[in-house]
Parts: sequence; C-alpha cells; structure tokens
Amino acid sequence: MNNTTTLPRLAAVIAVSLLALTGCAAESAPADSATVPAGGTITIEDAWVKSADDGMSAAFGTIVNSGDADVTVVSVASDASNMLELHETVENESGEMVMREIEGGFVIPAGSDLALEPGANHIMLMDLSAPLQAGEEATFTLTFSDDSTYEFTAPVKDYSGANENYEEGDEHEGMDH
Ligand SMILES: [Cu+2]
Repeated sequence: MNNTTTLPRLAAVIAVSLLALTGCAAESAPADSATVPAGGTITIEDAWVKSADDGMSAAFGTIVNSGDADVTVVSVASDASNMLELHETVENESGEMVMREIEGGFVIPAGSDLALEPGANHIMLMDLSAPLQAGEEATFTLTFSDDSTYEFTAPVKDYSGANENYEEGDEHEGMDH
C-alpha cells in the first residue's frame, strides 16, 4: 500500500504545474492586450481625393477607431504624391483660415472617429507625381505611433473647394505677392 506516499507527491506535482500555468497566464495576458496594433483597430469611411493636374491636392474621409486605446497617425505615404503631410486648418493672426502641418499627428480617440474634410484636418498631397483625374483611385498608407500601418484606396473626385492657403514659411512669402 504505497498510496499514502504517492498521493501527496502527486498533489505536490499538480500544485507546481498549476503555479507554472497561472504564472504563465498572468504574464501573457497584459502583453496580449498591449500588443493589439493600432492599424488593427482603424478603418476609414467615405475616403476621397480631390482631382488636380499637378502640384498640391488633398485627401479626406472619416478615420474610425474601434479600439479601446487612442490611436495617433504620425505619417502618410502614397504613390500619388512625392511628399505628403498631415494638415490642420487654423485661423491665423490676420483672421484668415490657413492650413499647416499638424503637430503630433492626427489623434483618433478610443471608440471614436476623426473627420478629414475640406476646411479642416486633411491629408495633404504636396507634390503630385502624376495628374489625379476623377474616376481614378489613389492608395494611401497611414503609419501609426506604434509603427503599425493601415492601407486604403480612395476614389478621385472633382471638387471646387478645399483651396485653403498654405501657411508658408518666411522664405516663401514672396510667392504670394
Ligand atoms: Cu493642406
């Protein structure tokens, strides 16, 4: 009858195993929730780009964040433009609405959205690589502060607005006169 000695030993082995399991779970649970990439919680609705022959244009849409953490767009890229910027539109000292690169990028609050629209925040195409004509499409890649990305395709549309002045640096002021 060795049961009296093997049972406690077995119980001890099980206890150690459970400790190892729970220790493992406790370590991995917070890591899992923290590693959901920003790009996995983002979608864009009603995206479109303003048609233009050359120079500058802008892209719009509603960036939706379905996650439980704020998401920050830090940069955007597209084959349609040699250079892109994230712009906001603000009133300058003279009371004119001007657009400029937004400091810190676009923040989309958790469970909320951010509208990119003419006269407000927008994706600025600074230097078109080819004419953008209505009916065509352009593909954009958003990069978030955690280095994850989200790619979307937007149709090109004719639009007569969205002609805000660009807030030029001092070295460009002469161009306005
Ligand atoms: Cu702009």
